[in-house]
Amino acid sequence: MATQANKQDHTGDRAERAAVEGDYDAVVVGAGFGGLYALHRLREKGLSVIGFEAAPEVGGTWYWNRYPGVRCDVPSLYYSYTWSEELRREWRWSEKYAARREILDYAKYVADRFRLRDLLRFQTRVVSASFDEASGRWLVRTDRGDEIRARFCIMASGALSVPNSPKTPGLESFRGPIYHTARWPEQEVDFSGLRVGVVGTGSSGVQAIPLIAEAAKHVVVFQRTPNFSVPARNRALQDEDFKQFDAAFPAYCESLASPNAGRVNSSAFEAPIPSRDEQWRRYEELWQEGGGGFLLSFPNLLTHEAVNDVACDFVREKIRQIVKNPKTAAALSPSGYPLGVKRICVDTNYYETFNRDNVELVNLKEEPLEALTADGVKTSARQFDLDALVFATGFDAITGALFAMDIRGRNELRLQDAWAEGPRAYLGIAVADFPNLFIITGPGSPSVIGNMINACEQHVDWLTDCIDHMRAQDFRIIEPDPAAERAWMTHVAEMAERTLFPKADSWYLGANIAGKPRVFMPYVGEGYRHRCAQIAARGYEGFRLT
Ligand code: NA7
Repeated sequence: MATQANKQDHTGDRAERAAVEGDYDAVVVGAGFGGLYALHRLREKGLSVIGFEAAPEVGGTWYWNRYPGVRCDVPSLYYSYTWSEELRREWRWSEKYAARREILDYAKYVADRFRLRDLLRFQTRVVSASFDEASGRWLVRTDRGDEIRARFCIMASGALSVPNSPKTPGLESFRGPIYHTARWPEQEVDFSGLRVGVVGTGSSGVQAIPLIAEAAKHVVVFQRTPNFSVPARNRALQDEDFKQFDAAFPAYCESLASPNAGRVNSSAFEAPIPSRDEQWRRYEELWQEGGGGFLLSFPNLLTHEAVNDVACDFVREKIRQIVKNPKTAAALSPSGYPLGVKRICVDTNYYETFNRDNVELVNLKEEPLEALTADGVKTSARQFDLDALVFATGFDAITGALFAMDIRGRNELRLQDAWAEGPRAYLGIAVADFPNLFIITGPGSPSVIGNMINACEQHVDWLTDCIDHMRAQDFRIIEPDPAAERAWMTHVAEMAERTLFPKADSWYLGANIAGKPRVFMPYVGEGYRHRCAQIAARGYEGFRLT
């Protein structure tokens, strides 16, 4: 983006260090929740392992996303690792939905508690990873001159780590600072007395706008597509919450591995269509309870339009009740796509914020954003004079971080070329022609559809068990059979087609990035973990082991 606020990478000064060279059993790219656990498990299994992280700290997306109001939309007791009983006993979340600061502290605590920092090289970006046929090893290079070889390459580079920064005409001409929610400065940004424009109304915008509005003199929200948002009703956690969670924890862990666990399970296709009254009552209860549990209302909410339409009506009715100006309420009301198929937003005072005198909503569907000027934003109808701009425009999701590296498999095949028609990965974890490469929460796995931290754990457990198996059986190379990979991706697509998910232009489909192939990336079906376990138990069915 154009200005000083975004020109820096916010990685701070880089201390000098000697370049790393040498051979390792495994390299881990990224120190978010996937990377941290991978480092821990691989070392525990006796592998020599090294990790690289672009940021100066652990935490992944929670390091970079520092915008006002940033917090997780999954309850913190569940947005936690399940693999360490000690960690679970030692760490106490303060709120139902933890703020970014506390999640980052959790990641730091994990890194210190399990001595993971020694394995990591911070402020170091992996620029390339290529598979050497002769040695059967990966050669990994970084922007600090490191050059290491490793038998296994684990990409824990994250699903939401590369910001989507629209190339708006006139970007360079705007005189004020421009911020992106996913690359927010470390020092607090003071908006007091300023006229601030916010572009984007996904989860990040919905969380940030109420707080920016409290601070700024005037806020103009530039909305292209309204999103469905439900109140978080965040609150401090009490002893009783921990007691209840502890009691439910074993059943929760068991449920994750059950054959019908998944965003959409077979009951969705068998369940009766609930009456409108029944639905309305249930949505009201869930609205009062708060949070994304709204999506768990009825098993067929995400598969049957007749059910989903009522949920959409319910939220639109709430918007009309909250937002006093009918024109603003109408503009904020989503239509034309089902609820829950773009990630539902979980907010605090979002719709209420539009009753403030200093907040103005601009409907870009009526007056498209044409350009930035020196003084602000120009739409097809008006000029808005602004002192600062915030882009809450999301991410190049799931494939963005992988494509930011030059990853080459057999015969120098580039991952971008292998995925030119859209990403493909067997179980969303391994790619044909890219031997011994594992992607944590890659395309074709449930990843962003569920609880990311649990999804990361499951992939790490699966791949470390796989590596263990290979070592025990003296296998050196594992890669998916292309036919098994194709069959899996066909299944991923078929499952999505049976749901309402493809009916919205979402980042799940790559629709937010110009030119990105329109492929539904997450796996929304049931029994994913169960299936992964079965495949392992059958000697890694669908993989070639040599
Ligand atoms: P999202 O959910 O991708 O939202 C991005 C928003 O920015 C969305 O409203 C977009 O409108 C809007 N956008 C994107 N590009 C433009 C341009 N060029 N002009 C105007 N508006 C634009 O990203 P978030 O960061 O909010 O959330 C991502 C995930 O992080 C979230 O789902 C949680 O899992 C955590 P559009 O809908 O494309 O019309």
